Amino acid sequence: SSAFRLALIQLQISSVKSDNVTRACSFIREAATQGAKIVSLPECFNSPYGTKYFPEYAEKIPGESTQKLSEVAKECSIYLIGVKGSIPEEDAGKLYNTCAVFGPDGTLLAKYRKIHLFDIDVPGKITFQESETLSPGDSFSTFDTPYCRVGLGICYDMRFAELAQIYAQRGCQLLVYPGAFNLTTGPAHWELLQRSRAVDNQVYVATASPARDDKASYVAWGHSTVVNPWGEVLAKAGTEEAIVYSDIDLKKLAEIRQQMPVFRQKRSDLYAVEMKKP
Ligand SMILES: *[C@@H]1O[C@H](CO)[C@@H](O)[C@H](O)[C@H]1NC(C)=O
Ligand SMILES: CC(=O)N[C@H]1CO[C@H](CO)[C@@H](O)[C@@H]1O
Repeated sequence: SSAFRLALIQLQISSVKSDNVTRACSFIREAATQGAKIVSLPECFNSPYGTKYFPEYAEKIPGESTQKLSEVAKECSIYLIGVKGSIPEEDAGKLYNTCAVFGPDGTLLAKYRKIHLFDIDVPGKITFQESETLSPGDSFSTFDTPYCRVGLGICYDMRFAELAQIYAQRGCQLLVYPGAFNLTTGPAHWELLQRSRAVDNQVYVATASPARDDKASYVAWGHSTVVNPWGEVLAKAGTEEAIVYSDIDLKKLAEIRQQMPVFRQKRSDLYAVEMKKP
């Protein structure tokens, strides 16, 4: 089948980890009740966003939070392919910003570790160095559903056009980026980047942000969004806690690729984006 419903859960993140895993699961059940087949949680759904929080909130995968996600993926007996979100992951003494995907039978289908860490230093204004506590991943990650192939990125990864292009070359039709832009980068680039990646690669692009919490140490922009391969915004949340639904029809993608055959017209004799590692 070429059509399915996608749901993005724009969760309020609290510092009480177990509470919010439970809350995430109840939103996932609600989304499944509404017919969603692929559901995404926001970046760092089980911890506040900030390098000082990552060590305290990190878990192994499989671990406590992902166990719950695996169970809820299975429990929601509709064909729930990807229940995912991103969490700080601990492995062999290193921490990663990681997104895990569970299939409808509860198995771990894919794991993606953020490859571009967000390190900025604007003197006198803002310093935010994910690399103080996190290590970067070094591989791509896709997973297959009966509807389409999905490519994974996290937040800042969306700024790197090459990653999206590699995924498109590998046959992805939907790219999902759990993310948390701030109140400067959000209004400037959040939607622009999604629409750019969508149009460049003729794919669907979805982002899942935490809801806005003005009292948090890192204030997220919110506005979880779904964009189609023509660059149109199909659905978009406001700043509050919400589930964003979008009915995706892959026939639309095929039509656009046929009308505007940029893939076939690339000049691979002049340029190429290639993978250096599998
Ligand atoms: C958001 O992050 C950018 C750097 O990416 C920074 O320049 C800006 O000051 C930050 N804005 C807020 C409101 O923290
Ligand atoms: C910020 C926020 O909404 N946090 C919630 C996390 O989960 C607990 C338990 O459900 C809520 O009480 C908090 O409000």
